Amino acid sequence: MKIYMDGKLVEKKDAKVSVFDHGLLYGDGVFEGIRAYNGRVFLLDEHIDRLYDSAKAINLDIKMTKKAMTNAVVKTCAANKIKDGYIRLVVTRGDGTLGLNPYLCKKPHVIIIAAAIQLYPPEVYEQGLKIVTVGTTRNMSEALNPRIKSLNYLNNILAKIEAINCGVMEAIMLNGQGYVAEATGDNVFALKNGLLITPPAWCGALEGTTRNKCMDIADDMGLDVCEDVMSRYDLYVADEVFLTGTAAEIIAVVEVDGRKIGNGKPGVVTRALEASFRDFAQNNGTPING
Ligand code: PXG
Repeated sequence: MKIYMDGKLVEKKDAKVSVFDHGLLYGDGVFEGIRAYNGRVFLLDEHIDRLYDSAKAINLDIKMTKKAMTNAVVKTCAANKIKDGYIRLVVTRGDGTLGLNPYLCKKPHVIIIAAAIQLYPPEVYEQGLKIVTVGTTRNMSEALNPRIKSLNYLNNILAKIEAINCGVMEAIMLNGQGYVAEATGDNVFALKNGLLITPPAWCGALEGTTRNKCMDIADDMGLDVCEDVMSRYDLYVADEVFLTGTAAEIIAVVEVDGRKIGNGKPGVVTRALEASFRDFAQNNGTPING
């Protein structure tokens, strides 16, 4: 496996970072998780834009143009003969001192890994997910804005631990006001009386690339779609609930906090969206070879 590190493709065994990298010491950096389908990188411009916005928000100058970053992602996929896979793009603050001062880090490190994807098992897509809401609230926007896809995922990991300790695979995180924000690595949607709702970013959600594409697809299908504040009640009484994310794509939720959603089976609208999304993903993206 070839890993892109600061402009070069190196063997996996040589792809190493310093123990003084502020990404390791403080979670000081940003990242993206991207998919490749059928020889194309999916929603690459959207991921690159979000990466640069995240970097800007933490005052990190990537010192590489978006065009060069786009080419680096494609080149890494080509070097690893990826047709379908998962790409992890990481930008750390770089090597610094043991102190916090990020300005002592001379140069950010840019790392791109293109590998196979680990998916939920097929039966989870067939049956749908059971999830819980957890006590770990989503980071307060004024403390660490959830719109920043930073390397500091402890907030999400603490929520994931609560979910796994409850015997389920995913958690819904609420914001400080008790409103629904998102899942630990996915956005959340609820369908009620034909209206598809997802929380706005200001409620504590990352503006997911899959979320945005799903809203476009739903709109094209003639569904009414909107961003709105949601409480746990809105999830419990929804006709359908699903999660969206780069890794999960669109996955049905059939139970929230022990409340069966709809008839307890993945809903018809969720199924239709899943199929349209997969079709779109198979046929769109930035070509890896030429
Ligand atoms: N919310 C959060 C907190 C995320 O980390 C999403 C929503 C969905 O965004 P996209 O653009 O992917 O539709 C994410 C995505 C993984 C993994 O390997 C995924 C994410 C982060 C870390 C790991 O499953 N993020």
